[in-house]
Amino acid sequence: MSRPAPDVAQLREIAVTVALAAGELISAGRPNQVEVAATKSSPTDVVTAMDTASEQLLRTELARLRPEDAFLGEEGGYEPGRSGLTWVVDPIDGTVNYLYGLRAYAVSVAVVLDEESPERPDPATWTVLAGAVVDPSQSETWTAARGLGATLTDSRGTRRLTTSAGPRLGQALVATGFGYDAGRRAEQAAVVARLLPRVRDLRRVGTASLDLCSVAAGRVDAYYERGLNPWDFAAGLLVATEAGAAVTDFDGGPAGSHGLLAAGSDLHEHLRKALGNDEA
Ligand code: LIP
Repeated sequence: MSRPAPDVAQLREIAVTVALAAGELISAGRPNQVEVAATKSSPTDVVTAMDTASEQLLRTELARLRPEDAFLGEEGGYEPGRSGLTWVVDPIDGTVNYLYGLRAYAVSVAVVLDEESPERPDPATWTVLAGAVVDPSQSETWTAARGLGATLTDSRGTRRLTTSAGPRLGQALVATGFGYDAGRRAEQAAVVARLLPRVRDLRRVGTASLDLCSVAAGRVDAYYERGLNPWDFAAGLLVATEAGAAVTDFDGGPAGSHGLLAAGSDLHEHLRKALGNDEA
């Protein structure tokens, strides 16, 4: 028996509600001196007590509001469900910024459907249905629902987001990011050395979800990064695509940990070629 179509507007409201609650927790609850509670993939890949507390709040609230759904969180991993839907959350995206007291960090909450690998939602086969990215230090809330567009809510109200096709490569302001592994950073530095002379400038904000939302709002013309985890980009990817940006890997396929490039349609093609070494 086929499942009823998910109500993406209702899922978006749930994403916003729980992300705002976690945003309030991590901003109001940020200690003056944030301690490193543990490290993960490398000595610079850190977890704080607030990452864990934020994820626990999200897990509890989503289990209460959507008891049939599965959950995939950066800190606590996967919890199965029965509905076929999975919430993919990053309790604090930009943890290093949060640790240092820099203002670019966010809570990212998305819900995905992956009929091909329901047990382990895969960006290559998943459909992001709805999402929210909450930036507590800027009091900004970014939302999107599949087919219903993307919005930004701040102190001035709520506005719909639409991206342009983008400037030519030489005029493009491009955001990017670097991994926690030194070897990967060396590779990424080589790409930056090749790309920097060919664009307006680069920006390194440190928070993939906010970088993707910045593409949606035209605060940067493009964003690319290799090595992201699904929870870093799930919600931001839908905000960018619902605003009209193209978001793929460096070969034009589904975006994923192997590569993510977001930009207006024209710029996307030029940047993809540059990143894809097509002209090397
Ligand atoms: C971060 C990403 C960022 C990337 C960092 C890290 P985290 O996620 O948002 O784009 O450059 O290496 O992966 O670890 O703060 O959730």
